[in-house]
Amino acid sequence: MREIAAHPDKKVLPSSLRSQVPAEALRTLYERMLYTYYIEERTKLFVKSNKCSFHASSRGHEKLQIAIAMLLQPGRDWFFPYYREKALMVGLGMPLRDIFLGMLSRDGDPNSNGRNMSEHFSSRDLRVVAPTACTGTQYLPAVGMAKAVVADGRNDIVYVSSGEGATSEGEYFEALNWASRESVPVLFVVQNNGYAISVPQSTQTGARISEVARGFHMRTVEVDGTRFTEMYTTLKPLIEQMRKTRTPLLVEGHVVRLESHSSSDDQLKYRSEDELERTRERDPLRHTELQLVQMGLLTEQEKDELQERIRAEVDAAAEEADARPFPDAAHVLDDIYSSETPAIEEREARTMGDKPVTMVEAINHGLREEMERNAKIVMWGEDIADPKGGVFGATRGLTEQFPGRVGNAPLAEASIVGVAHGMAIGGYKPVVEIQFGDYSFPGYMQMRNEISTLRWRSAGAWSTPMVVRVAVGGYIRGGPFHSQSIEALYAHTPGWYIAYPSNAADAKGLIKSACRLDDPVLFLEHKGLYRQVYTKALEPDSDYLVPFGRARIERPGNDVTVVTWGSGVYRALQAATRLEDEQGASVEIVDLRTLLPLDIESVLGSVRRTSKVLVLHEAQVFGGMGGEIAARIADEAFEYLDAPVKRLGALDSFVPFAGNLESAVLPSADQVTAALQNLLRY
Ligand SMILES: Cc1ncc(C[n+]2csc(CCOP(=O)(O)OP(=O)(O)O)c2C)c(N)n1
Repeated sequence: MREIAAHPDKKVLPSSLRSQVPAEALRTLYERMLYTYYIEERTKLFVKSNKCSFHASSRGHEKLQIAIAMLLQPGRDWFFPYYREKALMVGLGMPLRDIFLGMLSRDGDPNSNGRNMSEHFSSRDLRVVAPTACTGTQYLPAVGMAKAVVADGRNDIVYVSSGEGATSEGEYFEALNWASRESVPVLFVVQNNGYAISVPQSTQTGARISEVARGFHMRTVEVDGTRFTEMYTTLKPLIEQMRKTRTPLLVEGHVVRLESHSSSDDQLKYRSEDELERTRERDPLRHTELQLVQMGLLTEQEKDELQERIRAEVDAAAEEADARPFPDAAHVLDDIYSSETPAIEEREARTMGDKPVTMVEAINHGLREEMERNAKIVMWGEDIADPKGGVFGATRGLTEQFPGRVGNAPLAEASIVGVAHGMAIGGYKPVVEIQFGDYSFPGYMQMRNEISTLRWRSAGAWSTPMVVRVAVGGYIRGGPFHSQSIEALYAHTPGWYIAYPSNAADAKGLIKSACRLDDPVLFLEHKGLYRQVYTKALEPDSDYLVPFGRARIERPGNDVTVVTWGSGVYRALQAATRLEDEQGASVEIVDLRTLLPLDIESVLGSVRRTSKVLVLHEAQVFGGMGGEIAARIADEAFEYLDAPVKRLGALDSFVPFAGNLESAVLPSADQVTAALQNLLRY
């Protein structure tokens, strides 16, 4: 592999290389760099006049970005850029007006319609996937997109980039690992300008970026991103080869940051005038200008005319965008969820066979049926492949029945969900497993910031329909790290649906619906219920679907309501039976089945009839879903209440390992009985 060192002081190209780049390419490069320059200059004026609140100049990076755009195929290849890539957008042919609509957050901005920050470009036509502002989260979805490309038998390339600072993020390493393990065509482009805001690269790492990637068995190359000819001639064959072999490549481009990190930063506070002067000597635009003139490809007069024409074009686009109003706030909630959610109607379940199935069997069968129905469903997770078929056996037999579609993932939860996210963007339907809810947190960044926001932040241009199945809950003596209830943490994130079945029939109907929804679904499976006799049911047939947002009355009653889900249903049933036997009380139990959407109408309907309500869940009371539901009841059914809305859940503790301690922390049927008795006294 050829390695090119930076040439900070070299101003003239070696003549041997000059002939390798067509003059036309040099002119194209120069024009695009000029567009970028005038866009950046115009943006600075918008910042000064308070019309743009986030500007991250691409000056110094522009040659690398434009060169790569010239070597890739706009409209065919896929782009997962970061926030400093205006020049890439210019290179790909994004209309100037669209760039300014995004920078000014104006109505009709096709990037996000004012929702995402400026500098975060998105275009379905150009296959530019809307980025977030999080450093490094774009890498895993890019790997997922490359998986989709390979699965479709295409030879598109997936470009993903960041600065060198972002390569300290764990997800970056995970992405290198997955890309190399499966050998998928991801072009990793690290734009090394030496600084992450004010932090120099030497503070980030003791290793070279390309060496680290080589440790993952990646092919790597370093280029001077401020010099075109070497870069172009080095990268061209590598990218052509990549398209044929469909293997990953990492390019570390040494660039300069000519401006402050962003409009909120002042680099004079941490870079000396000397250093800045040396940086300016490497200005890629000045170098190309000089080169074109020296090579006789541009006269001084042509240069002046070209600059004038491009400046006028940029100004006109800026003014056109600036004349637009701000986006209509009436649409701010559009695109959080799909407007094309399939209408799923619940009907009486026709059952198959006469032997009840467990909840885990029902999930397994539901998955199997959906995989038969939809060839785009793919699965991965830790240990989910046969012969083990998951630590709880939920996916047993699926690898064998659907070869190539179900497999083990690396032991890395951010990878599991982040790669699924990318493959979903690429048109597949990943249904992935997180082994324990307690270990979902490495994936939290993806689930909270990436997956949930994609449709919304791209104004509906991109979507990510996927399912994350997670085993949760306690009462199994699994201790603090195998027992957690995580629903409240995730319910606080718009963009997700959350299902939480309590029995085999619902589990089958809900997992099948989850596989058909157009949005991301978090599917919570209580491991303590997987094989309980009392959660068994005659298996509904393959047409049975449970709609999301429709609670089920587990037990009708008149005197008091329990609103619950998951394991709470069974503690409530025990208490209800006892209270009926002992004091003839009639307890209604509402099993929510999905927490997002929340079927508040069924809850309010029950409370209006019984006038007393206990919200019961396994998670701690403080900050739990119960607080939300209780508040809604107080708000919307206050005049029907004859008693305060009560909550019962775990103590505000972790779930301890010893059986007696676990029992002391998690809610018990005795506690539910006592809470209901208390309510019945009002
Ligand atoms: C996860 C995360 N942590 C912190 C930040 C704040 N932040 C934004 S940019 C940045 C520096 C990134 O530097 P680098 O990756 O080298 O890219 P550059 O801006 O230099 O092009 C930081 C710390 C963020 N956006 N996301």
